[in-house]
Amino acid sequence: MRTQVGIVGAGPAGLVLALLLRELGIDSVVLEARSRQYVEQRLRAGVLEHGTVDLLNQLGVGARMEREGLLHHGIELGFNRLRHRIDFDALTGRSITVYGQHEVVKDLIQAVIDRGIPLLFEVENVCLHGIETERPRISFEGNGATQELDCDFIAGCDGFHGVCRKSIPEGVLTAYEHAYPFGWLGILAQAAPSREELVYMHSERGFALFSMRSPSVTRLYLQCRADENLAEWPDGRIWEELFLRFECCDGWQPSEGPILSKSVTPLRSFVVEPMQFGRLYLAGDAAHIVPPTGAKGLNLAVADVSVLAQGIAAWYQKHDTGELNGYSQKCLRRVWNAQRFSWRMTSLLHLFEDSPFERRRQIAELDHVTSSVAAAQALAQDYVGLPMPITL
Ligand code: FAS
Ligand code: PHB
Repeated sequence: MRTQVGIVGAGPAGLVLALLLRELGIDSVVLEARSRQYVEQRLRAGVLEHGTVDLLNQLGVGARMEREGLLHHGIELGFNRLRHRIDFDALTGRSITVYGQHEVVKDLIQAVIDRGIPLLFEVENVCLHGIETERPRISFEGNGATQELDCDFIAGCDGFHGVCRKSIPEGVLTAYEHAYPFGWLGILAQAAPSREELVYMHSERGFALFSMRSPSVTRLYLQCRADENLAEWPDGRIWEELFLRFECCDGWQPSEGPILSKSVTPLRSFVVEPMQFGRLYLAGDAAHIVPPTGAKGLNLAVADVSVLAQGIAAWYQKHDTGELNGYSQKCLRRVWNAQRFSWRMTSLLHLFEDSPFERRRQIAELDHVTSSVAAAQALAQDYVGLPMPITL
């Protein structure tokens, strides 16, 4: 097989890249290890920045998102049993859209297939070859046969556990890592959301997040140990803990309902530099991980491939290598800004067991950010995000 860009991974990064390249007249092939059903059911992120929403609409894949996504004009920060609204419209003139990542992936996969971009599911033993040459290629097993994909570029969009980052020789990459001393226990509940907007709750028992997926499905998270054993959390204990953490003077509580899914995710920050080597370019979780407190992961992946698509287009159209040579530098500025904000939100809201000082400092910062317009505006601007670095 031959194509211009070989894309490993059919998550948000790989799928948006394939569609962007098609818009720019560039062919690609997407190789995905899992089945279509698996990737379309995998619960992940929930918040789309306005830049991501705009880009999905420009790509013509936003129709269902516009119908079913929930437009939010603010969030609430809760502490000392009181919630305070951060008004995105007043502070930034922007909003966010709550629309599950698995729904985004469904819409993207359908568009990739409808536009005739080859998308191969359940491929195995993906290996990269010649990434330092001008003739890189990908070998893999699909439909029981070993196949080769010759290409000009390889996009490593295969997430944190993928093979692409690991294909870069020892000594090339520098990894920056920070493991937080806690994780999130997340549930999806068949229960109508009892508030209009997200609630990020600081409490003496630990952090809790109230989110949603639809008018009948609530998404909730609570801070837990990084190695929490889900078996120790029957439904009743989860709800009891959530109610205790969200307790506020006005008596509001999330609505309870059957739990449809539950999972534990450890929180960490991770970045590799550079995000490229030879004709291999890393994008999304293959290059960086942010704690989900800032709702940045998916949006960062889309931003990376917006930069990559433009760089590849400049190479084909003008034989300009400048943009591709500057890919890492351009992406990393946004990546580290997202790391800064995600670290800040995580450090602001989570319980650090061994530090009463930290708890008092957090309350002071929460009081500041909910009473100073300038401080609230800075947080709101970080949260709603920057425009995507591409205009179609
Ligand atoms: P992805 O991991 O989404 O996609 C990579 C794809 O590559 C996968 O489909 C995988 O099957 C495939 N792949 C892997 N190895 C391969 C191989 N060898 N060959 C072929 N294909 C291969 N972000 C938020 O903003 N908010 C959240 O609440 C949030 N929650 C999360 C919860 C969990 C459990 C995880 C793991 C992540 C969460 N994230 C969240 C971050 C998440 O949304 C990512 O940022 C987003 O999926 C990044 O997209 P991709 O870079 O495309 O990577
Ligand atoms: C979600 O709805 O899954 C969600 C929302 C906001 C976050 C993280 C996750 O910061």
